[in-house]
Amino acid sequence: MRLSQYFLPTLKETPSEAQIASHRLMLRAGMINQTAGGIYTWLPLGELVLKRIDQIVAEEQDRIGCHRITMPTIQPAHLWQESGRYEDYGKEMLRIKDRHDREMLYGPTHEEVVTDVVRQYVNSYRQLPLCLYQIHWKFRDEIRPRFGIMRGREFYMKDAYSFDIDAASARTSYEKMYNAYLRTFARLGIKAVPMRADSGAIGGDLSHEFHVVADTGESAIYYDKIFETITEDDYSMEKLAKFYAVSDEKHDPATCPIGPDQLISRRGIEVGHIFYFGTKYSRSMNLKVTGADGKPIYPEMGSYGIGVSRLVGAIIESSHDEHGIIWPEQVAPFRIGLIDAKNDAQTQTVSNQLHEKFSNSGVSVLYDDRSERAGIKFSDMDLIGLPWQVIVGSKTLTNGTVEVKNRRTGERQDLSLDEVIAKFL
Ligand code: P5A
Repeated sequence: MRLSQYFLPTLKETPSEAQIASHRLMLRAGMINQTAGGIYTWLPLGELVLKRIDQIVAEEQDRIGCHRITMPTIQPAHLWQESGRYEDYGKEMLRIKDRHDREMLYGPTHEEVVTDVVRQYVNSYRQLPLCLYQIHWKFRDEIRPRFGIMRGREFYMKDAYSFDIDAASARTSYEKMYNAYLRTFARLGIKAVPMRADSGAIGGDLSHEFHVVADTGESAIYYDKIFETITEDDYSMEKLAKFYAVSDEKHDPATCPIGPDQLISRRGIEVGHIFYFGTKYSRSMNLKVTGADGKPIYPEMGSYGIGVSRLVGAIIESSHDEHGIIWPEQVAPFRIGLIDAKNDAQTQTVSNQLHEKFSNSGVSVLYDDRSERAGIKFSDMDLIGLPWQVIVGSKTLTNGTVEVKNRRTGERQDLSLDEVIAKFL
């Protein structure tokens, strides 16, 4: 992609309304634009990152046998009247009326819709277990939207729903999802600590939140020191769930089972939340299947959320420096930032060649071909945080090499054209 033809409206000034690094950097890097309070337009660079995260999250859901669907953002109120949540949900629910004066709402979550779908098709224990998920926009009229997309009113969520024949099988589904979350976050290049949680408005009796540790996190989190030493090989619910880790109100120093020198207290960003709530919705909405013995059963359900748009912010909070964002390779909008630092005929020819070679070989590259000063190109490239920079400049003219810079470590390497192509192909 040629930057001269791209839509990358970077900002030089730090926007005054942005209080945390991720919000500032997303605005400055031209990733998002605020349309209204807590409501954003995702610009091309932001959109690329959102879709990369979407894909990784989806792959890990598919891997555990969940099936992707897309439910409507607008829902009829009667489904929520059936489940009994229509009144309870309060002002966070955006309520609207259609032209026939029918009560509708913009979905803050989809337990009711998915239960309504499943009850129309599933009527035998043989069709279970079943797990359906979507990655889609939600609306919650948050009283205090803040930190950009971190706490938005409209936001992008992965929400999965499991249906099982009994409690034991439902727990297995829950555990599979818990482990899929650990894998997902590891693939995204972040460490998220699973914590025991209350199930709040969703209801139920087993729940975990997944928090990325960050000073700017909205929740206070408390966890056993042991989490800092656990390696990815040991990542499973079986290993982790027995250690102390809770957020906010769940922590009580008086009853905390571990000593103060073993306890770590930090701030966390909640990037995922999973719930096992049994038959709450299947019962209220009359989803019944026939069991092996011919008797009717209300399936046991769970729901599992990941804040996909929030993750963009959380990844930036845990991976940036004073110059800008540092994308983990897996979610980077482009892998390479190619910079023509001289804008003369020869560097242009070499840059064009590299751009073509990378593009034709499926290596994603953003080529800064603008007629700007080198300094501006370098600082813009650092700001948008692509993992690698390939700089075509005076060294290219004198000894035919290009400079390759690793954005994370700052390490620089001089490579011949053949070497740089081999490195990234
Ligand atoms: C689980 C899936 C639920 O809604 N129903 C379907 C359950 N859980 S939750 O905890 O309320 O939300 C899941 C995740 O969504 C993110 N999130 C938000 N992200 C940005 N802005 C918001 N206002 C917002 N609210 C929730 C969080 O990551 C949360 O863990």
